[in-house]
Amino acid sequence: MTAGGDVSDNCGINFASFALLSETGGPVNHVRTYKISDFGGQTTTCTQNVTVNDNVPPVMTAGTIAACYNSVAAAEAAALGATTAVDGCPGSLGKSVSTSGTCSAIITVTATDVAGNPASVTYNTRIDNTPPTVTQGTIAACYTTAAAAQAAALAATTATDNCPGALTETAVVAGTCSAVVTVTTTDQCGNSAAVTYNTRIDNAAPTVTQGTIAACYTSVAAAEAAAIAATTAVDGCPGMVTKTASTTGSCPATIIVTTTDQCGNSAQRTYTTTIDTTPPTVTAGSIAACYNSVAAAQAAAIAATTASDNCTGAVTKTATVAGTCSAVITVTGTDACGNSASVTYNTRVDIAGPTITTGTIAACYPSLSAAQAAALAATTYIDNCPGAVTTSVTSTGACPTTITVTASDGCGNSSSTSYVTRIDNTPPVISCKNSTVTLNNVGTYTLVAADVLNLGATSDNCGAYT
Ligand SMILES: [Ca+2]
Ligand SMILES: [Ca+2]
Ligand SMILES: [Ca+2]
Ligand SMILES: [Ca+2]
Repeated sequence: MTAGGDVSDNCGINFASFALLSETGGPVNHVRTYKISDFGGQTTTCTQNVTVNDNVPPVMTAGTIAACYNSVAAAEAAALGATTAVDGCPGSLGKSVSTSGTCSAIITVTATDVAGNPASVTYNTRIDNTPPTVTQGTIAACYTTAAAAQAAALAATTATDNCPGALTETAVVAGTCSAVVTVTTTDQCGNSAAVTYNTRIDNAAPTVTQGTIAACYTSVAAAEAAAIAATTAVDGCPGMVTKTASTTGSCPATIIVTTTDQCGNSAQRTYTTTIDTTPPTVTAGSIAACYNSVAAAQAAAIAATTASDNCTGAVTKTATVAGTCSAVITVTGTDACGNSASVTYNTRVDIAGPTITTGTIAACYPSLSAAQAAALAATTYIDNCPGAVTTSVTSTGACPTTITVTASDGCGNSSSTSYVTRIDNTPPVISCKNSTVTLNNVGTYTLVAADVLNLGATSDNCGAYT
């Protein structure tokens, strides 16, 4: 037979009827049953024991698995699933998988055919179930943007992993004034660990309200303090808002107050004032040696004093007087900011004339000069201030004559006293007349003036005569 084996029949065999009826048993040892008929329709069967001798291992095709797995089981399952194996002989293939290493793991998938021929493929992957070790650093108390806070938190965070390779760091921010930045570090297998930072994210400057300050200050410090006090500021986030001031110029001065929140966001307001730390320049002139009133002395000293100032605006001059006969007048020039400078003058302020004591002179003098000399000599005087006192004498009339003695101090104050006398240097004019007398009983007679004088022709320049 062409198919092998032997066959015989007494009536001849129909070879076309030869066929395989069944095949039983395993892939290595199985039993085949054949049939064949003769031309008379008689059929018979035979069995064949077949032993397969297979020494060709399966053909294995490696697929693709992920770069990393969190467990050996997952990695091996993936390797098994990715691997195909076919064998030239029937029968199921036995598959096994084994793993060596972790971060650089090698997974071996082995397929074995029925005859025990093995074949393998290997996969390189990573098996990492350990998250990175993350170390928290320090970030600032405040940032003006979420991006800056994230960047700082990322930079402050360090991480190491049990396996080599780059770690991925990400940061997210929740909140603003009390923000929490979460930095998550992820290894190449997706294992992650996180740390958090508390900070503030504030990009809004304080809201500033400008007040008013005075027109003038005598120091930069005082002006800046006033400008700071006049400025109020509130911020969207809690915490102190700091205020600082800077000044340019003096007459006028510009003061800028800067308010800054705890994140460095700032807003400014500008004030204009005058800062004058320099007193006026006061120059003394000359005044008289003496004045007879306080007001006159003050007015003279003020008028004699010149003043100028470094800033525009009037300089006010005032004067005070101390003392009298040796008076000191202080003239003070004050600028618009209250800075002042003074000069002094020495003079006399004398408001009292000499004190005069009137004496006594004769009732009559033969000459005016004699009478005046007598009046001067009879008069004594003393002044309240030291210094020369001058005298003068005036007269009016003759019979009688009023002689006035005036004593003047050096300040124009004077006192006077008067004397009444007679100045008579002219003898009477007399005219006698004849007279006839009659003796009385004792032999005498009496003559009165009218008996002697011709009264109509008798006179004196001073009037009365005796
Ligand atoms: Ca890891
Ligand atoms: Ca703010
Ligand atoms: Ca000044
Ligand atoms: Ca006087």
